[in-house]
Amino acid sequence: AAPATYENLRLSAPKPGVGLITLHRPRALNALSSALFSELNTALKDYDSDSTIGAIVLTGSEKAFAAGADIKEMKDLSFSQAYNTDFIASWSSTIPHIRKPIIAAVNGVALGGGCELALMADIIYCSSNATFGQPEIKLGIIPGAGGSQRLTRAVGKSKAMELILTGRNFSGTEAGEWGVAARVFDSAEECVNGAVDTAGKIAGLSRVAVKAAKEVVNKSQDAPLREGLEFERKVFHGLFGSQDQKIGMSAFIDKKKPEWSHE
Ligand code: CO8
Repeated sequence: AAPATYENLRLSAPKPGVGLITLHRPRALNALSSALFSELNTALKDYDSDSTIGAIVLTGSEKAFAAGADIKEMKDLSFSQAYNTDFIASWSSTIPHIRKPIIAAVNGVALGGGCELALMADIIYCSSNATFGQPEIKLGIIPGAGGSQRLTRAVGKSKAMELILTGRNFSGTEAGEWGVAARVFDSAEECVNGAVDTAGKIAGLSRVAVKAAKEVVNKSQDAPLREGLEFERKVFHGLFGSQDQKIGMSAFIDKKKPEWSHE
């Protein structure tokens, strides 16, 4: 169960059906400590099983979405400690199992693990002056939570190589141009509001269809095309067993607004 209060997060419900998680570790620019990540995973799992929530927005502050894994926490880590504890595996293994849509609203820096965290979300919105990057190479390491895989899928190999091998940052504007971000806003406030609006729209749809849609799109990221297409068709067939398919199609024909059962 969720603790009554989180030390490194702020939770709110800005719109019906929307859970907003704000990373809140201002003095370290939301550097991702073990404590922060474990709270984040708990909050996400709670929203995922909360029937009043349909979509989740994850954001940071205007200055920092997240400045990466906590360098102070990692500095003295040895290989055997990292290997034996499977360092960061548990951080990045929860989010891919969250079944409700997660929108990352990225303002300020999203560096290293912060960029990887944004890439774990289903949709990225950002402000034009957001700063993304995988600067790990400058610390003598490499991305460790999906940067080399998810960023490469998002921008293609040549660009990903350039970013990861040099550690150069890229702007929110570039993220929009490259398709890393779905939408780019002029200000942090507009970015968070935009994400909350989209989450609200998603939360107003059939939860069963939304979950299925997320699942099939995600399949495209790691399955060969033929397998992905087959999976999509099976899930599509399966939705004819849902109540919401009958509700949605009847409402269309009756020219009414559907009252989803979410079943
Ligand atoms: N870890 C720990 N503390 C940090 C981090 C960090 N990643 N980033 C910032 N801080 C701290 C600073 O140490 C400083 O603390 P203090 O006041 O005690 O010195 C405070 O936050 C404010 O930072 P700055 O004074 O540096 O603020 P600036 O506005 O001058 O600079 C920057 C902001 C550009 C963001 C700068 O802080 C910076 O370059 N930070 C490091 C960015 C980085 O290299 N990130 C990658 C880390 S490695 C990583 O993420 C590996 C991924 C592993 C997987 C993670 C799982 C999801």
